[in-house]
Amino acid sequence: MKVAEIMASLEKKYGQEKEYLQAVREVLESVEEVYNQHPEFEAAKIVERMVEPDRIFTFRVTWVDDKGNVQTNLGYRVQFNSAIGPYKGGLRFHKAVTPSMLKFLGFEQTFKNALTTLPMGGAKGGSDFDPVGKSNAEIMRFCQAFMYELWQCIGPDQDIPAGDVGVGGREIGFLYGMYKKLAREYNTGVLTGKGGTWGGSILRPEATGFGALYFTQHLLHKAGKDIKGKTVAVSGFGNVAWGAATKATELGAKVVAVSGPDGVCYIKDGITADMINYMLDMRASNRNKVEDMATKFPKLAVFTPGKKAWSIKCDIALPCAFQNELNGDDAKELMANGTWCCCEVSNMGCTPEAIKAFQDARILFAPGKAVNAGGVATSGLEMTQNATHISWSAKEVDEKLHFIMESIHEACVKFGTQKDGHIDYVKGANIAGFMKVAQAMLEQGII
Ligand code: 2IT
Repeated sequence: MKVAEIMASLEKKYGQEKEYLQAVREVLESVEEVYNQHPEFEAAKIVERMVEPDRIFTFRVTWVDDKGNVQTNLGYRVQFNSAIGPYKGGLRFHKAVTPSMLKFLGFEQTFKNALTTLPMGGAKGGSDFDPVGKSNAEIMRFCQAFMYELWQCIGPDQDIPAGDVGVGGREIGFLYGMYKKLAREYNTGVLTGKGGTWGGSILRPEATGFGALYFTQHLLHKAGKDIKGKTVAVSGFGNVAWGAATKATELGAKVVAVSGPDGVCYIKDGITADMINYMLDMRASNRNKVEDMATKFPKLAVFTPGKKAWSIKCDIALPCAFQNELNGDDAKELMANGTWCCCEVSNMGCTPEAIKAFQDARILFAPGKAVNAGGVATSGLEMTQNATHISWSAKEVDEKLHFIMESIHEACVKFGTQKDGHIDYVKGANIAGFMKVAQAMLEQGII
C-alpha cells in the first residue's frame, strides 16, 4: 500500500469529510510499514476494503416538541466492519453530527474493539438532534422516533448500539422501550449501557473513565512513575469525565480542572466527592454549562469563560470530551506549564499537530482507541452477561476490566516499542488493532 495514493483517492471521493480522512490517515501512516511486509494483504486489497464502511443507514426522524412544533432530524447507523464480530459501537446525539463524524468514529471503533480482546466489530450511529435545553419528555419522544427507524438495522447478534456523547442510561432506557415494542423481542442484549435492574452491567457507566485510569496507571508504571499526588486536568463533565475524575481521585491524584463548551472550572484543592456527584446533575439538566459547578461550589471552583482545561497547570492532561478538543497550541501551552503526560480519553481528542508536539517532546502520550476501550469492553461484558442470563458483581466486572486494560497496554508495548526503546503508543495501538482485523478479513475471503 502507498498511503499517499489511498489518501488521494479518498480525498477525491470524500473531500468534505475531514474527521473521517484524519482518522484514516493516522491509522494508515502507523501501519504502512508492517502492512507492506504482508503481500497477502495487498493481494486481497485489505486496506482498500477496510477504509469503507460495510453500509450506512440514513433516516429521517420526526418528533413533536413540548410546544407542539414538529421537528425533523437526521439519524444514522454506520456499520463499519464485522470481521471479528457483530457490529458494536455507540450512538451520538449532538448538533454537529454528520456522516463524516460517524464514519471516523466507526472506523476508530473497529480497531478499538479489536484491542479489547472481545469479539466485536465496529459501528457508530447517532443524530444531529441537540439535547441541549430539551426536556425529559422531549428526549423520550426523540429516542422513540429514532428507534422507530433504527430497530430494523440492529439485533443482539447483529448490531448492538450503546451510548456516546449525548446518550446515557436515560436515553438507552427510552430506546430499548421502543425497540422491544416494535421488534416484539425481549432480549436486552440488543443495547448496552442499560439500567442495572434490566440487564445493564453494574460498572458500565464508570467503565470508560475507570478503564482510562487503569491504562494510565500501566503507562506511568512502565515509565517508572506513579499517579499519586499528581495534578490532573480533565475536559468535559459528562459520563466519561465523571468516571475519570472519580478514579483519578480514588488513586490519589488531584483533579484541578473540569471544563465545558462555556469555559473551565479551576479547582485548586482538587475535586471533591460532592463535586463529582454534581457532574451527574449537570449532565441530566441538559444545560451543558460547566459554570454551574462554580455556582454550586463558589468556594472550591473558579470559573473562567472561554478557556479550555488546557490553560490550567497540571502534570497529566485527560481529554474526555470531543474530537479535536486539544490542538497544537493547547499542547504547547500544556507543556510550557509542565505537563508531561497526556492520555486521550475522548475519541481522537487531540489534533495531529497536538500529537506531533507531544511526540516530538517525547512526553508520555497514548491514543483514545487504547485508553478509552474500557467502555466498549464493558459493553462486551454486558453482552456476555445478557447472552448467558447471568449477572456479575461490580467486583467481578472491575477485575475483568483491569485485565482487559492491562492486555491493551501490553499490546501497545509489543507493537509500539521502537528500536531505541521508546514506546510509540499511537503506532502500537493502531498496528495491534489493524493486524487483528486484517487477518480476520483475509481468512473470510473476498466479501
Ligand atoms: O466510543 C466508544 O467506545 C463508545 N461510545 C462506547 C461504545 C459501546 O458500544 O459501548
